[in-house]
Amino acid sequence: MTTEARVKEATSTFVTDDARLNPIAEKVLAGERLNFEDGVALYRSPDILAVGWLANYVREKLHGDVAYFNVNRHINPTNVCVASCRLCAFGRKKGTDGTYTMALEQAWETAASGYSEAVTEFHIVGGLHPDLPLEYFLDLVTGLKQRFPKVHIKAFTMVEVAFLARRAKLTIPETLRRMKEAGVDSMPGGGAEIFADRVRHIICDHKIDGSEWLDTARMVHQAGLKSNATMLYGHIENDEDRVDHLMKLRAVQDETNGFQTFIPLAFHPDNTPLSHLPRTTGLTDIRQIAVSRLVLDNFPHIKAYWQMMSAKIAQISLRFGADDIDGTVIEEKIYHDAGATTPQGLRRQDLVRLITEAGRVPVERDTLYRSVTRTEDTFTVAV
Ligand code: V47
Repeated sequence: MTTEARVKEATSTFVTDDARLNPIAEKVLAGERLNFEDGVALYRSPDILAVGWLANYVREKLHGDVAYFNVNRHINPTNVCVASCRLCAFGRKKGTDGTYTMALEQAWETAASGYSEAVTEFHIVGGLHPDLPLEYFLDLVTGLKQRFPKVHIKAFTMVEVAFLARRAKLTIPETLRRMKEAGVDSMPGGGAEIFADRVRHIICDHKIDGSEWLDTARMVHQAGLKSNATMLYGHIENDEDRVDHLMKLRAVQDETNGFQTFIPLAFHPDNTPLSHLPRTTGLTDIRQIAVSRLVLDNFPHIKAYWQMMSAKIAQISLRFGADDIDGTVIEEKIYHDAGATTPQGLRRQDLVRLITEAGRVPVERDTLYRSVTRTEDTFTVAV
């Protein structure tokens, strides 16, 4: 079918009882960019099915029926953190109960456990430790590369990069150069939270501010590394803050094209200073996926992170704009400290089943979205 015919057919199929969605639908179907007001209208529309239909249209235009997953392992080297973010149940002050810091050998052993499914990615993030120097993290990565040369290392959020650079009295580009040299292959999307100062002051006052996060991401991309981006929603932010966050990411992506995947993260309040807040509902989670897909027209991928939103909601999200559900994870800590009731990992076959039942075609990917072919205990990546 030609593009013109497809747009015509889609236009005749789109129905909504929310008149505000009609001009937005026209733009989406014509491939035009949505503006701030459109974003707010999508958040406020009661017609979630129409919003989802539009997001699914864009998702299928980009990815057809394919849904991605990977076989990955999380490693959180320390939970000691100088920041006291109200959003967080994971970080702990040095010297308080429940802190841990892995010796390098211990971190490498952790990486090896659960390796039987031939992990293709290590996802490494942790607290802002006041005493661990940059060299600890460089040695950690170098040691992992020596032991697991085929495994992609997605490590350190923009917040950690900025913190480690400041501690080492190095510029961010120089810090990134050393990280790359040690074996960091790309960077995860954490720490973005919500960029709006008013909200950031309350939920994570001690972190770099929104513009520093965005500047660091720019430098990461200029250093030739891909990264992801996240947004923490479902706490004290409003619809305008969410749209503002998405538009700021979209503007950086226009400049660098370095973001691969956007991951909206639902706030889990348990064991945090914000524990009085309610959890997000399934509808909010699904809408967040859909609006992200529609506003972030220059992001290739939208991830429904099953650990955060539950496997059930992640599965439905594959029809509301998401094309990725993340991976096996193996040993998630950040959400589980905040009361997540999902398992700490899933098997490869569980992910395949979730995707297949959603009527999508599961494709195992590596971190850079190259397809992975697997034999019993090893894998090859299509290049
Ligand atoms: O930066 C912390 C969030 C993030 C809580 O890049 C919380 O592929 C909810 O960034 N409730 C870490 N969220 C996780 C993350 C991530 C996860 C999966 C994939 C990728 C990727 C990145 O988790 C933190 C923060 O935004 N977080 N505490 C909490 N109580």
